[in-house]
Amino acid sequence: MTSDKEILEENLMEEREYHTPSSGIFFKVKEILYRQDSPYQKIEVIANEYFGRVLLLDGLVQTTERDEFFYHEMLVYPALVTHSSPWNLLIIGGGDGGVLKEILRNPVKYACLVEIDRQVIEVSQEYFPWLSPSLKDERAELIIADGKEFIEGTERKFDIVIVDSSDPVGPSVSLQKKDFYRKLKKCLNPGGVVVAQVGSPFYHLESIKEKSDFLKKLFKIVCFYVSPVPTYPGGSWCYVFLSDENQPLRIERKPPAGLRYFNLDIHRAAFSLPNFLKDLGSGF
Ligand code: AG3
Repeated sequence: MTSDKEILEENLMEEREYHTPSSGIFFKVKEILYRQDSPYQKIEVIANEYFGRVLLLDGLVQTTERDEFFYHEMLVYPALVTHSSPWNLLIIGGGDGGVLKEILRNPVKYACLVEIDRQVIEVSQEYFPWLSPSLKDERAELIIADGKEFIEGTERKFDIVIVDSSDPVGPSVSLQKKDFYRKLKKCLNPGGVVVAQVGSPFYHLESIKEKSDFLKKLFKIVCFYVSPVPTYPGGSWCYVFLSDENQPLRIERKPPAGLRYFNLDIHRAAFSLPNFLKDLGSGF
């Protein structure tokens, strides 16, 4: 029979993210590589036998070595392939470097990353060096600032803005509001596109619907799309594509070779929504 002490020790060697009070995902911890509170959140990096390194913020899985490409490619390429001149890009959040790494594989001229938590960048540079060499690329600029304040204070214009926030709790709350998107729109060049992650279509449907309602008042084209992300709640993730001019199914450029998830068939399929999401409207 297993003793209480053994059960306790076993549990201590697990990292869990609860998706509901009674269910979630767990990772056996091979090693705790980093665990510290930053001024904004609890940052953890653990090593897991199957997923490799796992980054968690306030206990929520942000990225893992094994499945990061699903999310990062799907956040970047739908906007990149539908824009005819994606030269200047802005990333809000994304301090782990995954979105920036993907963007800089393309012939963009400039990519600016605005992350509120310097410690996320430093930890990622140390423990996810394959995501963050891009942080040293001369086309990249790093700005440590609150995304919303940056948007409010800048005169700069961008062709594509990508919002790689965490869940709408903690430091990213202000990135979920109508006011933020209204200001974001002012930072777009003509033909500009915004893409944001909006959560799990299964668990966060209400907040996705709320977002859909206010976004439709701000942008002419509001299209939701989905992809799998194995370690995120529900295993499938939802994103929104926003523009006044660019249609998501009008392809302007080919994606680079060597991608692991994204291709143009996936692109077209991602905008086909299952019935329970159809209320969001396809937007085109
Ligand atoms: N940003 C979105 C993570 C959302 C995951 N949510 C959760 N596990 N509850 C990821 C940042 C990666 N660049």
